Amino acid sequence: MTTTQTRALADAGPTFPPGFFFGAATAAYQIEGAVDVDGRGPSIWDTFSHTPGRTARAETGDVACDHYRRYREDVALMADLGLDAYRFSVAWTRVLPEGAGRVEQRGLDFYRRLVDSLLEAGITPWLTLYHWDLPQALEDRGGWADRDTALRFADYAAVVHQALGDRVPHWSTLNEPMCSSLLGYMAGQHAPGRRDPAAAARAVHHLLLGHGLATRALREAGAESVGVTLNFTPMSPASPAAADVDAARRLDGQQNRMFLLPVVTGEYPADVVADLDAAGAPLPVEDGDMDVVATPVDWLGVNYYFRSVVSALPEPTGKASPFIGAERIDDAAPPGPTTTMGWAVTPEAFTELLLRLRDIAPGLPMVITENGSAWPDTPGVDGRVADHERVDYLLGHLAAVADAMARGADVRGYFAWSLMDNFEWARGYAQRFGLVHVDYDTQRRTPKHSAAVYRDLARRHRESR
Ligand code: IFM
Repeated sequence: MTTTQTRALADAGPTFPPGFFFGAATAAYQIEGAVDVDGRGPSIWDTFSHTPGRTARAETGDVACDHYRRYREDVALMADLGLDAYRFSVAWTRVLPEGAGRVEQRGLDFYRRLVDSLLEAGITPWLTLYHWDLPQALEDRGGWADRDTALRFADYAAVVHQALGDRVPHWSTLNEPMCSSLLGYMAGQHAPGRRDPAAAARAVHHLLLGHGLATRALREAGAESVGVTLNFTPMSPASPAAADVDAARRLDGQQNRMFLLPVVTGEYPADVVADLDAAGAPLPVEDGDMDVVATPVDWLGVNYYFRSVVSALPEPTGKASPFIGAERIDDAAPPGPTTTMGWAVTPEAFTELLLRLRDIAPGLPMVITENGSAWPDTPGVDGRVADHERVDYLLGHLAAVADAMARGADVRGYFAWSLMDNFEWARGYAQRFGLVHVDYDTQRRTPKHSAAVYRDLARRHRESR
């Protein structure tokens, strides 16, 4: 989509049905800071980011956006943006500093204050229980590679629901278990920084088991809207050659189908199971597990950023792949513009993805829980951030969602990633995804041009109801 077309879309008015909502998303470790306040325990991301060589410029989430102290200001910003909904995550270690056992009331009180501020501002809270920050105490006992972590996750879900279930309507168990397992335990690019294919496969299954157990715990406690957020990267073969087609199949299997199919059908894809067994990294499924994993959910959270082009290589790449047994596979961006993350801008693949999900999980409503892009975003002399690339990305991807909906995809709402610039994990603070610019020296927040465009789009949509 060209810039002119996207502007025309913005001016053309709402293209979404009544009830469709617009929100923005964040995650605890990326924005909260205040890591040693009110009894919070250490998480794997504290350990990882403080380990030399793990993050860009040795950056950490120690301060981040200081949201723990500035949450009221941030909720006011959301209200100014006219957001219908806000997706945030709870830091497990604020609630259970050792991961299990002793509950830290001050941590729960913070989230209660945040949720109450949102409700007062008319913004619907969408709570994610796990966005990558496993208590270090649990990692020390094996982390997600250990089955017990799944049980502890369900206990944690029950504690949070008991404190906030009366005021939070929408609950998500996990954010992007692909990253928690494969980036964290296989590629070593994320916390806990392990490079162990067998541990990674164990982590995959225990995360999904934890999702199912937590879903059951939430339901027993009375939750009526429970979902899980998965990230999807469509994989296209670089050529019709059989080896490239097979490489794309393998990566699609491990990135997309290995997480989706167990949740919606109760089975791991047979080809993925065979690939993992051949790599000496079996999924540790026990009797009855798959029924738990497939505990029905009310919605599927879809995170989409870009698509990849996959080729089979004659030699191992030498780079740490997140995918098990993928040393001879190259996974690249298609030609064309890329964001500062090096990710392609491919809205058309978003439509295709949503149609594919519609076909794989008919009848399961979808929510776009993340979509967004990072750009240089330098403020001008007037202090404004004219982020036209983000506006184009945003409108192009919203058009892709609308297109999929017109073709039968049941999408209920859209969360922009992210509300504000934040700690982009191993890539640190240089990657700016926010609708709102953050000056990390002063913690000053400045809505970018994209924030105004998004606000106008949401407003026109509301007025049309
Ligand atoms: O910042 C992350 C987020 O935490 C999870 N999904 C992808 C985003 C951009 O990389």
